[in-house]
Amino acid sequence: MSGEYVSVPYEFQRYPLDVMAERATAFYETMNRRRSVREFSDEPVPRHFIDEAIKTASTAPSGAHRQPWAFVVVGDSALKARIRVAAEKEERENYEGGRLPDSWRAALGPLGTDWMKPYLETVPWLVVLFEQRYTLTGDGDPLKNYYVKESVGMAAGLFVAALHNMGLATLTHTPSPMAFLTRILGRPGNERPFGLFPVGYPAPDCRVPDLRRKSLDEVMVVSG
Ligand code: IYR
Repeated sequence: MSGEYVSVPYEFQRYPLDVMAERATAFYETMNRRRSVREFSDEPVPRHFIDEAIKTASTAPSGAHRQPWAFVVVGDSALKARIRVAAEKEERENYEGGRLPDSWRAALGPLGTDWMKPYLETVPWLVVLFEQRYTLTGDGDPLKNYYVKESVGMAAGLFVAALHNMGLATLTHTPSPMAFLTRILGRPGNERPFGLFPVGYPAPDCRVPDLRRKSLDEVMVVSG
């Protein structure tokens, strides 16, 4: 392989099989305890933990290594309140104004979600993930990015995993449409909102739906 990057030895951490087995199961068991949370505590969370989760998210693979994402961190109460009001306005239109197609409403029925999103104000932090269709170089033409959705989706997954692994809860919230986030947060034209993640501790009396995950047999196909 040749390219403009200098190549360096890969400091890969290899484990004996028994250690691999322990780590594989331990990570699965940790991640299988993760739940999306809609009832949060207002207990403060030091910014450090948000920083660490974003650093982890930003290790995700990305098309042409462009890392086409920006994680906008909101801790200010007035800004959180503005985001809640704008999100609820859109969601109210979805749920009560007839904007959600019947099939979508039916799919959400078992979750019991509605347009009210009080947690957007309760949580210590909101993290808004933006995808960058182009990278602004500052000089000259914007640089087109590749596989943006795939890259940002992987970063979002690592973000969720990092938060759960450190003992914080989140929710992948996608108020629709999300353009208000670009406006309220004053983001540049090369960015589009990808998702909104309230981050904090679950409320002490937090309840979650008794979901079952698909079994391995249902999601894995061994072909050949
Ligand atoms: N964005 C809405 C609706 C919603 C859509 C899906 I797909 C969900 O899994 C959950 C909710 C809301 O947040 O209520």
